Amino acid sequence: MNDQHRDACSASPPKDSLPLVGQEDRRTGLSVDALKRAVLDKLVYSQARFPAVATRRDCFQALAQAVRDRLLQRWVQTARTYREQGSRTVCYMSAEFLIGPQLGNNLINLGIHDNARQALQELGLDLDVLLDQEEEPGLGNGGLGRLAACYLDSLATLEIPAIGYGIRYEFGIFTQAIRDGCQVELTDKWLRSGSPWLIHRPNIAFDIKLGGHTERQYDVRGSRRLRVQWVPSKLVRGTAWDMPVLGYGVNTPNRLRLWSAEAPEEFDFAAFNAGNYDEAVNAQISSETITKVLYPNDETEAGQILRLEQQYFFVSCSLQDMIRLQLQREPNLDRFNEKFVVQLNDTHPSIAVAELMRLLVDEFAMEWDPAWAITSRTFAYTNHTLLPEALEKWRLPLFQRVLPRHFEIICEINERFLDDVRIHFPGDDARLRRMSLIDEDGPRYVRMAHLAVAGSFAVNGVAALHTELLKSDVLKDFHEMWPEKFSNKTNGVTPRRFVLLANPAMSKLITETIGSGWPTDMERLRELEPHADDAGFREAWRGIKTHNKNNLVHEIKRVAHVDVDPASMFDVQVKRIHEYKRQHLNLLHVVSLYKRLKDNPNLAVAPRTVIFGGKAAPGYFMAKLMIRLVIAVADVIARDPAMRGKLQVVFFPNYNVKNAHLIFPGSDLSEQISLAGKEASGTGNMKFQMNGALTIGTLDGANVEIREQVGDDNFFLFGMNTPEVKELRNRGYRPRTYYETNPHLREVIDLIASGFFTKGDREVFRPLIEHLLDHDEYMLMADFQSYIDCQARVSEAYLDPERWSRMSVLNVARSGFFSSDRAIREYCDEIWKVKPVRIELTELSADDMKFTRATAGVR
Ligand code: 26Q
Repeated sequence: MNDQHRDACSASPPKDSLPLVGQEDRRTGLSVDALKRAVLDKLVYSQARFPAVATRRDCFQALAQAVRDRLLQRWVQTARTYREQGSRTVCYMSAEFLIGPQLGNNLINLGIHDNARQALQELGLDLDVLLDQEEEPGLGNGGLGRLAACYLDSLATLEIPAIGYGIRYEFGIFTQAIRDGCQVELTDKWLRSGSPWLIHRPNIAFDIKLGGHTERQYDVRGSRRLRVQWVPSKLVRGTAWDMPVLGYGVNTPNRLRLWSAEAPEEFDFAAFNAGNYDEAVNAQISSETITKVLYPNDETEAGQILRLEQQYFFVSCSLQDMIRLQLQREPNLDRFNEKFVVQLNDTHPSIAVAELMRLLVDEFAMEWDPAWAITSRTFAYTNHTLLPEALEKWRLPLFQRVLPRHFEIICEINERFLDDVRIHFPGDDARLRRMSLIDEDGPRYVRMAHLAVAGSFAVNGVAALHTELLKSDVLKDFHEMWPEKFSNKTNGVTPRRFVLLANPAMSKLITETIGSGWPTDMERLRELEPHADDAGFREAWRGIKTHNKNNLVHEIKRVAHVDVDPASMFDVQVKRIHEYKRQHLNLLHVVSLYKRLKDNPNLAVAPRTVIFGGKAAPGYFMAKLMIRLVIAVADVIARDPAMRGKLQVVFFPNYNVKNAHLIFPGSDLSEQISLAGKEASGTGNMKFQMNGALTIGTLDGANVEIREQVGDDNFFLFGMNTPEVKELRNRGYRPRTYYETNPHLREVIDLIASGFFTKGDREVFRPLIEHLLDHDEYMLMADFQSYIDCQARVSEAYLDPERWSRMSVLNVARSGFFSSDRAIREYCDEIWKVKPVRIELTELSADDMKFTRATAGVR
């Protein structure tokens, strides 16, 4: 049916149908003409702007709202189908969802990216300009938050009923700016002009208690049952904000439900009536602080009360919401765990174990044992770290002050749990102390990882090596007690965002070569393998890489104000700045190369542009110093004419999801150089691979599996493996020995220490250098030479473009395993036991538009 025909229909709607449904109209149509009408309609009737005066932002808003209508059409049908079928639902609980900009992804997943581009073009607008207007919802720190977002995409694409539960931070991760060579943090005001994707549900609201004390009383009816009353000192109201998350090529938009804190109505009134306006306002302000800001990942002891309040706030809202949904379809909560499974994204939401117990026992008067049976069959826990200092724990006094009732519940869980340990391991008191949910060596703490393991039916790591190290090290005692609980789920990333959307040129070539099914069946990329040997294909492949590098060149010019040479190798390390990730090892290579090029201008190495990007936690001194070192080295090299066309260093400011779309496709070399045994998985490594970058990396996290997939010929491996790291540490690691015995390493370190990069100032980097020589926790000194040698092999390979592009094609062809669809299928089959539910897109009928008494009665 063409659009003219449809318009003709809309003049006289078929009988029994409302005027706004039944035809491809401006709310649902996907054709170029329908989209044009929709954008104009939104511009005038939602933005109150005529095209002649509309700004780019207005046009972005208009397009986004037009797209949103199309999501909502699918959403109401999805909600109805889920309700009718009573499907088992996955609840992915995460303090972070680093979803990134939504418009481009929604266009891709709706299948209207090309139509939208054409519609806008016909209106005299440019899609890329509008896409650029979208503020990034930076509701996460890094890998863990982005993983949650990729998993929502795959859950919807695989048509799995799922809800993401999280926090609507008013300010997401800070915006990073560089001033005088240092990181400065700016507030991220992503909600400044509202988000077109968030739908407020003020009637989905829960009151959350905080602080106070508990009281015991027998049931009023005189039964023997002791009831515990939690008398809080503070109440906060949480309301729901929903974001539709549409799957690719399907009609399933799942729900991302984010909670926002407000002052509870009752409290305002009490103070206001008493004439105490200030107090009422202050109470309101203090309530709202709970969801004000995302905590940066400091990896230091989380002492802040507010962080615990945040975690408890969103967990309690989410569990109460699930209970509400369950009571809509069943008379009681006995089958709660059959209808819901909750995945805990790290320990951040693990207070949920105690909260579900509290809700069942205190609020729904259930006995402990059946309540525990439900709770311990509801939760599954994903661990994301091997750094012992990053395992969350809360000082007892603080915990008790914020959550007095939960402390009692955790003690009760602990007593029963330790009884169980005693049965498994009689007489092993040391083990009891190690496993207790309460750390009693020194100042007392609640150990959240132990609570999560004790309260979950499944525990997983995020890469094969990581899971093995969890079982043999971090959670060894727990694995010995419950080996069947543990499994591995290697992370994955969504190819829709990180290939289709980010790399349209490569996607087009792939589709022309192997057909169109690959974005949901990434193993099909294997069909590219034979083309790696086809010189014509490789040339096209190189042409695309150059095109993508040119896009990145433009962006670098815009944000970092430097010109870089697209013919040089783009050697890229983008990720949070952290000592264990060893950005400074990369810098040692840069300085080594610089020195060698100075000493020998004829050195035959590939010209390189070394690009760094990433945020340092604001309180992490050493990470901030590492950024300063990158910029200091970049400046000196930029000013040295001898380095022109040979070596350049760039710090790309404010690395985020939006600019990641340009960075991955524009990269040649992916730096994955953490000390073996420290990076749980990594996911950037997968995004680079899918975009045809080759990896230089250690045997850490998912690098191990990337290398297995691509083969050792197509991966640049260096450094110690985990047993070697362990052995060296046990032997007694003395970093200074390497400095003393390796003259080149010594030259490199001395050059930095001499103040060469800081206009003679020897103090600036002294802490960093001294730390490397005297402590070097992450063993840069030990891996230095192996890294330098490996970089020489990289350079040699890059100088042979045919060889390099062959390796690049094979890397993409063998990246299918790292699709988040594969990861989510494993979770569904092995942990969640859930099946897809197909959503049929039928036209809304007149019946759909009738109110029932029940729905009309809801306020
Ligand atoms: C903790 C306490 C107080 C404030 C903040 C935090 C906090 C916040 C975020 C601690 C950790 C995080 C994030 C951790 C993270 O991103 N981990 C990464 O998870 C990825 C997905 O599994 C892995 O690929 C990475 O290896 C892992 O580092």
